[in-house]
Amino acid sequence: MIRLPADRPAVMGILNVTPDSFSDGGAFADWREAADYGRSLAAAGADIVDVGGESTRPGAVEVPVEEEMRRVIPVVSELASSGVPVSIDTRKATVAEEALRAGAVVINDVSGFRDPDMVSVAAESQATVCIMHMKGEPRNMQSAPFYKDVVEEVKGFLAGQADLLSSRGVPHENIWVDPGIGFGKRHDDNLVLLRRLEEISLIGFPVLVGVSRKSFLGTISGEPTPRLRLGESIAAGLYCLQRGARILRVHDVAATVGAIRVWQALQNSG
Ligand code: HH2
Repeated sequence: MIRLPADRPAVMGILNVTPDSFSDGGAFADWREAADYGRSLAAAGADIVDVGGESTRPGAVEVPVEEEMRRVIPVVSELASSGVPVSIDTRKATVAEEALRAGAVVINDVSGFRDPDMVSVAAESQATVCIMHMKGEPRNMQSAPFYKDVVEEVKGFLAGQADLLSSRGVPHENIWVDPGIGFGKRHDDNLVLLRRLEEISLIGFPVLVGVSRKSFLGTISGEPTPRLRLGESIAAGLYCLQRGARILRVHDVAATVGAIRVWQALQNSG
């Protein structure tokens, strides 16, 4: 488990050890290079480094468990032994379990602990859990998602899963929630979720948001290359903080940390 700083938002740095992530796939030759990059994220001010071995971009197919383990476990182990707080971004209970054994302190499950085995792994550990909302699976989530009221549906799911985890013994302070921007959402669903983010924090858990480089930002700005959406990502991230988010999951850690410092100084001045 990990304690959030009381006096400022937290930053989760993204470390994708995948050949095909939407903005930064295939960046590392081996696990040593990946771990070095993870350490550089921590040095740039990331409070947590989120290690993922399976892309969950729209249309992505599932990676076999052995392959996902091969990608992430050495990186988790190396980072944890350097004292970096590590989060494991996985939908698979076996990968989560092995990552916790290797030193991870957060389970970030984009399928929101729908798998009972994942609930058991969380319940038997001291880990912090991030429950994310996703409609469907990455393979099919963008084929005509529909909501009557997206905020109510996302809130209902997150509150229900938080209740389930609590009933299995996961302490309240170990639970975070995430609306899952871009996961089975239309463009306007993403915008409404961000505009009404405060309603999600009313469930009573810290809210984590991942907007970094996502395609809805490109739809707004016209920038087709995810890596070049830095300004867009910072603007959306600060907006989320204004609406009550406590943790930002980002690719560009140094720029985000600087932006948060300025935002906070302005908030606290006078
Ligand atoms: N977004 C992605 C992956 N994991 N986890 C949480 N909690 N919230 C998010 O919004 C989120 C997430 C997708 O981004 P990325 O890891 O950059 O890409 P890919 O899934 O293609 O590896």
